[in-house]
Amino acid sequence: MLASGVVPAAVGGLGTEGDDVFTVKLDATGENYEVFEGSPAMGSPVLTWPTSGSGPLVLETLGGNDRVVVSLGLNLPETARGIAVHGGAGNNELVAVHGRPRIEAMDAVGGTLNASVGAGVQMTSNGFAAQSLTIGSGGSLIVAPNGGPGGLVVLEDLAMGQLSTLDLNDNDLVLNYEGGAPLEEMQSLILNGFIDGDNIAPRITSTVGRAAGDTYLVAVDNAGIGADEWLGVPLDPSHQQIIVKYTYFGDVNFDGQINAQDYVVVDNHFGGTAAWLNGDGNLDGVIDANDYVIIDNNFGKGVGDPLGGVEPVVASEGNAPLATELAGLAIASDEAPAERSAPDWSDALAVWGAQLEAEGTSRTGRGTRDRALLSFLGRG
Ligand SMILES: [Ca+2]
Ligand SMILES: [Ca+2]
Ligand SMILES: [Ca+2]
Repeated sequence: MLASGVVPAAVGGLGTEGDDVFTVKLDATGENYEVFEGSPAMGSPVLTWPTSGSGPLVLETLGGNDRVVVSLGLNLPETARGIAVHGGAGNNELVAVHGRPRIEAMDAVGGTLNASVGAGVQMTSNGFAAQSLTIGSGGSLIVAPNGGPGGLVVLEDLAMGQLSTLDLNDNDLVLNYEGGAPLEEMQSLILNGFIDGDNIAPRITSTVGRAAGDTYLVAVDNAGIGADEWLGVPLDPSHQQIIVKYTYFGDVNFDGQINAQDYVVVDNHFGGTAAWLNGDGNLDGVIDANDYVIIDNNFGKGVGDPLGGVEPVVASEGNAPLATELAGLAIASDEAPAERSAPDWSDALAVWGAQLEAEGTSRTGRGTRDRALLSFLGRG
């Protein structure tokens, strides 16, 4: 235990303006974080910091290309404070290699940050911005629920190993891309979130959504929305982003609520090309009456309190103005929900399950070509 008189009032200035490497470990009792220079850790800790108490252990590594390695044992107390890493300028790395670290903040103002969650490591975080996130085989990154705007994950590259998990809970994600939009890959990762059992595919999931049953994560290409910001974070005006939003099934205009506007989108694309923004609000690959049913079932949810708390962003492209809108409402209200074929949530899951099974061969093929990672790195 650190004597109370030795605990500094604030942690900072650990780093230099040059390139620094630190390793964060736990002591044998789990009562203290220990920060060492180097990786592997060298000598005695340069900082010892109790795991109990409020506020994170803050590591500011300042300028230079810095690397922080987090290698915790499994004895981190449930109530332990987390770790905040501020990489500053330069090309910075945060690498979690062991244990179940809680990262309360990670950023690199004026620099870049590449984050890596090692094989089998379970990291929790409160959202972050990084150039890249790599999750090794069997590793997971859980973004804590109720993150609000601060829970938004912003990335340029995402690489996930076999059986790895990114659990966004009720938080959104923005993936900036160059070249072709990796929308299908992202949707595929999200559908993988419904896999249980021994399938080795990496997955993006929402534990909160799976529990709620009427919400999940939906990926769209910002080229189809044209949002200039997301949850207060400015987006590149090229609109080359995949946006993953936690929203209601049936929220096909992507505004976090289910109202008449969502019917209009289905009307305008009925029988057409299946895409969320075209009205495929149950993600079964067709735009048909079942999409009305999903909207019926969730109608009114989020109205006045939309998920994400943002103003409506879109009427999907191709939506005609008021006349069509009114016509759409008439169509939508022609038929009482009870008279429609009424697949429920479990039907949608069954359809996805069949899709996943059908895709199993190609997935395996991809796995053979690239055993280690399904990666968006190097696209474009
Ligand atoms: Ca730095
Ligand atoms: Ca909506
Ligand atoms: Ca559909």
